[in-house]
Amino acid sequence: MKIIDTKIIVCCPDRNFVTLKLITDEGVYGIGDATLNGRELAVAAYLQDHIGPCLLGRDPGQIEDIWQYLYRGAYWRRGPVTMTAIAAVDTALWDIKAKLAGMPLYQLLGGKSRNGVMVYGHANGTDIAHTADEVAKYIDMGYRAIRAQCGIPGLPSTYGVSKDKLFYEPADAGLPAENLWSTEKYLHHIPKLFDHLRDKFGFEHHLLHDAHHRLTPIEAAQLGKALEPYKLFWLEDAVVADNQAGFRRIREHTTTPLAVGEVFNSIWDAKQLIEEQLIDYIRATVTHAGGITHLRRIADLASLYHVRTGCHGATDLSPATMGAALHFDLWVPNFGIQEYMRHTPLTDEVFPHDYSFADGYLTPGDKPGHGVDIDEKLAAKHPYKRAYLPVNRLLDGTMFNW
Ligand code: GCO
Ligand code: MG
Repeated sequence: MKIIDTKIIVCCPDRNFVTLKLITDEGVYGIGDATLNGRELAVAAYLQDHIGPCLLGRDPGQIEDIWQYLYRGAYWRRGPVTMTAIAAVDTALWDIKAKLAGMPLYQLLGGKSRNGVMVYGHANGTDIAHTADEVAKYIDMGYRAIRAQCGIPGLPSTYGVSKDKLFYEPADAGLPAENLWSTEKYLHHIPKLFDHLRDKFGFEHHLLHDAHHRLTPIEAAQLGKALEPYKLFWLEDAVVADNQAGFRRIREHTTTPLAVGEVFNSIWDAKQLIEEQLIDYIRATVTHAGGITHLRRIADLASLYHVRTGCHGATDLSPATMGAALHFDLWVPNFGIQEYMRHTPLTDEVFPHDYSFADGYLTPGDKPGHGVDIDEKLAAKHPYKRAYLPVNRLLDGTMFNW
């Protein structure tokens, strides 16, 4: 069996997605997500111009060899563009292998370790009362775990607070929007949010929070400590993790569980964090961390150090990533939680899939492969539109982390 065609499909069914379709001479094909939010076309070109020609004629069964060929063979290792492109190829190859085996992907990985995948949704509000209303809606929908974000008094806009509630989309058309940030105001306000939520809803549901890389280690330590009474499931991306040792400082001061890694693209980004047990959850997911093949390696390392998985699952991860991640989640022994931001009905239509939500759990279907396809005709009606994530500045104009 041979790979005879590599199609790169760029579309915008309410947001941009890059999808790879690998086609074999026997007609079986595989689908992989290659979306890198705000930098989509760089991955599309990497696949089209540099990877595609090297795949033609190869045996799609050699998943490991192809992964090593693309990673080691390029000489230039790691990086989000490269690893997202490799991930798309890897996901499509696992899809093909599972289709050929006539099995849902989780069976090839080692079978089910659980009945369903606990997911968390996003409750965002302009103020505390509004966020509480949104939390109530997620509880009504059956969620067991909810991430809560809230507008900060004195700041015109805040990360995680959306215009559209159920379909929160941070990327905007045009050039990057500019937001303003004050760490002092944020640190003062967030404990009040969780105090209110626990007071109103009790402790039955898991609550999570994302600081989106905006604190220093000592500030994160202060926040983690202040949030201890509210028993968060996790505090996410408290600090930029370029310097992994920075997390030691947070750990010295707080027992609030820590999650990080949605921007990581390889095991090397997380090695020290995992080996020193500086985190509790690793957020890497299929598409930005080198596919099923590499994510499995990260999870296996994490399992030695009591670190559990918490795959990124925002709207910029296409249903093809969500589908593949759910098979991975159903198998992975050290599973923690899966993020689930719902896609719009149009996105769901462009990517027909068989996963389903009930009682706070997502479950992949039993179709052979990862269960997600692309409707190319419908995709063609929604061409790429330039869109960026916002940027963030301090009140005095200094460029800051988004
Ligand atoms: C999350 C994230 C997202 C990202 C987005 C960037 O925890 O879901 O922080 O909101 O910002 O996926 O592409
Ligand atoms: Mg995040």
